[in-house]
Amino acid sequence: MYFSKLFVPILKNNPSEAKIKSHKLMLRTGMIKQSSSGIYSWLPLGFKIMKKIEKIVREEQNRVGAQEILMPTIQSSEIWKESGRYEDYGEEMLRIKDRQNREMLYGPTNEELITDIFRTSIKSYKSLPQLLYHIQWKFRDELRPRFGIMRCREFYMKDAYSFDVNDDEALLSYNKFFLSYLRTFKRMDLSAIPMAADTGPIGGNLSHEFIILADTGESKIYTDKRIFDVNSSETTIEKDSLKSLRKDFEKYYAVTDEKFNQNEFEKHVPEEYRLKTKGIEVGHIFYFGDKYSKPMNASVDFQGKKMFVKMGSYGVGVSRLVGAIIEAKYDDKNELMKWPLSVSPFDCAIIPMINKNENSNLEKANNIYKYFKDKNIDTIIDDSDENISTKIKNFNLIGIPFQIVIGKKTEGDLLEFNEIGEKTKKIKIAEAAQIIINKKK
Ligand code: 5CA
Repeated sequence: MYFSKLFVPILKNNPSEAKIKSHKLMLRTGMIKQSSSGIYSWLPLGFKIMKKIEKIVREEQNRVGAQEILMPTIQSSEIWKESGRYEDYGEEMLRIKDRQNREMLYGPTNEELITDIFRTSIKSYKSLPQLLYHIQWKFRDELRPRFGIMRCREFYMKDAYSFDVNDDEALLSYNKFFLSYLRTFKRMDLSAIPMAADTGPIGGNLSHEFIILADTGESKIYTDKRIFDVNSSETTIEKDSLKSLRKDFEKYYAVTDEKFNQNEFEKHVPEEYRLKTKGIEVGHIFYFGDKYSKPMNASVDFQGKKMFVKMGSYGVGVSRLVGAIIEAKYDDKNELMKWPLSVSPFDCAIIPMINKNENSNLEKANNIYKYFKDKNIDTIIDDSDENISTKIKNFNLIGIPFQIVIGKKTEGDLLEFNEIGEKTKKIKIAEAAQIIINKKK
């Protein structure tokens, strides 16, 4: 693909309305465009990144046995009246009337809708557990939308829901999502820490927020630094393995603002390990038992007895993650971004110096492109007439992790190969391809 054909409206300077680095970079490199307060269009570069994030989220949901469905964005108020949340949810809920004057709403979350689907479909405990998820737009009429897509009104969320016959089984489902979240964020090269959290309007009494550290984050956190060293790579989906994973994390004090208690913090965390800082919430999981199943009458038959199912819900901010990864990876001072390869919009940029009268560099670029394509390396060629340093600056900003520059310094079959943040190498095409392939694994 040629850069000149890609719809990337790059700005020369940082937009003045943006306060944090992710918002600045996303506007500057044309990933998103605001259409009204807290509502954005996703342009090709940003959309491609979000779709890659979505794919990882999906694969890790499937891996713990969750099944994908798709629920609508518009819901009827009836089910929300049944659960009692229609009034409670307040002004964050966008309420709409249809032409028959029926009260509808744009879903801020889906506990009621999924409970309604469940209760009309599943009758026996033998069908449990059920783990269902969808990836769908949500709308919350936030009082103060800010920081671009980090806290916006319309956003893309993965929300999953679990249904079990008793507390013990329900906690097993909770732990499966706990593991799946650690795996998901790790694949994006993020260190997201599970922190005991408040349950807010979703409800229940067990909840973890998955937080990545960032000065610009909106969540205040208080933690024992040793939690960063907990290793989950050996954990399997078996009950005992999952239990011990939770234990390994919960050994350490790690809470969000609402759960913070100074005395507890001092009692449980030796001074040298205490950390008070800020972070971005990229996921949030809840266990709330029969909070919805009871008022909405969602039950199964268990040995002749009617049991209200025990439920949990599990959210990932798919669109927020695009910004969160930038906050974690962007070097604001040097204007250098490096996307993790797993979500990068392209693997490699080929940057040829273009002369008007002579196009041998572009030809070389085309040949590399073809070679890489055969090896499944997603490449973009910058065929624009800009000078080479402007081109390199643009790609440093966009954050494609690898660059091949074809210019004066290119000698014979040796390519000038850069990995952002590393020293330039002069290597042959096969070696360059191998480096990228190895990093993609
Ligand atoms: N029903 C539950 C779990 S599915 C739920 O809605 N949880 S939530 O409110 O915590 O949202 C889940 C995730 O969506 C959050 O962790 C966050 O990453 C993302 N999110 C929430 N509000 C916004 C917002 N206004 N803008 C962008 N992302 C958001």
